Amino acid sequence: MESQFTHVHDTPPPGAAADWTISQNWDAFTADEHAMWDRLFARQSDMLPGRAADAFLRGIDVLRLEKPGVPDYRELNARLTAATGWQVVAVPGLVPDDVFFDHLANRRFPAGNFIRTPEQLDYLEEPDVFHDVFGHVPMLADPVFADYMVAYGEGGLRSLKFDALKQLARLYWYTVEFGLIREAGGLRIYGAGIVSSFAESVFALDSDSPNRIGFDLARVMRTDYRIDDFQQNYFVIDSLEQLLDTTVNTDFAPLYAANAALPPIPIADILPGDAVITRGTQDYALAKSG
Ligand code: HBI
Ligand code: FE
Repeated sequence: MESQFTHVHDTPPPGAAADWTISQNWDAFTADEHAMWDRLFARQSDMLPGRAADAFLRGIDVLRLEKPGVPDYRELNARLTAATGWQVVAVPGLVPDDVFFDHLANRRFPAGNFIRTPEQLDYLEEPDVFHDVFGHVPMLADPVFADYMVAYGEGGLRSLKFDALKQLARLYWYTVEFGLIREAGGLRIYGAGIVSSFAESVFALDSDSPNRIGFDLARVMRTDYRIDDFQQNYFVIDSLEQLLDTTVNTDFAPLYAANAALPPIPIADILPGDAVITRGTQDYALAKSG
């Protein structure tokens, strides 16, 4: 099965259940690990007013995430389930795609039970509790986004039968991980990969380098992305309702087939039909490639 992750195993590690869940083992977090959460939380929450989407900021509030220390999933789930019926389940790291989709389709968000070390402050390969809980879980307290994630999980399970995982993974990438939303005050971040990253939270909104393009489902599902650095494109939705409605009202089977007959769209290309919000200079990416 094609995946951006090459190091995912096929069977759960010893001690994990058949669905790959494990205990969060919250009592085992050390004082240093709780302090790491607090440090990351303070750094991100300082810059989020005026940058993060309304729904994200509401989620932080509803879930009482400002409480110090690594969140205890038992406590977090009491609030999250009351809000949208979702719960967080602990997993040891990346899980296989079918397992991941099955959790989402059943309103369970798989989240790491470990936290990065000081050496991994700004970059780590597998999603830890800070990325997963700070980045993803606030949006899951929003009823519309919560339904989008269920639809995504159900679509993901179906995509495996169409051999269309790559197209659906691009949708996840450009919405759930790196999505921007247009609000009354301007563009805001709702993607977990941005909102949990200090540097990309600034880059995604302030840099002249990346393209910012109005969200188009078929287009996004053909667009290549990078996993090693800041994105060269961000796709902008007008509302969470737009995202949910487009996803549930689209028949994906013909779309997969039509897209499969077309080449992927190179990472920073702008097409004639694009609703361009910002045409990027790509200076950042060009400087990096030498
Ligand atoms: N596993 N823990 C975890 N977290 C993810 O975000 C994740 C995963 N396994 C597969 C996967 N994502 C991909 O299938 C999606 O990005 C499409
Ligand atoms: Fe993520």
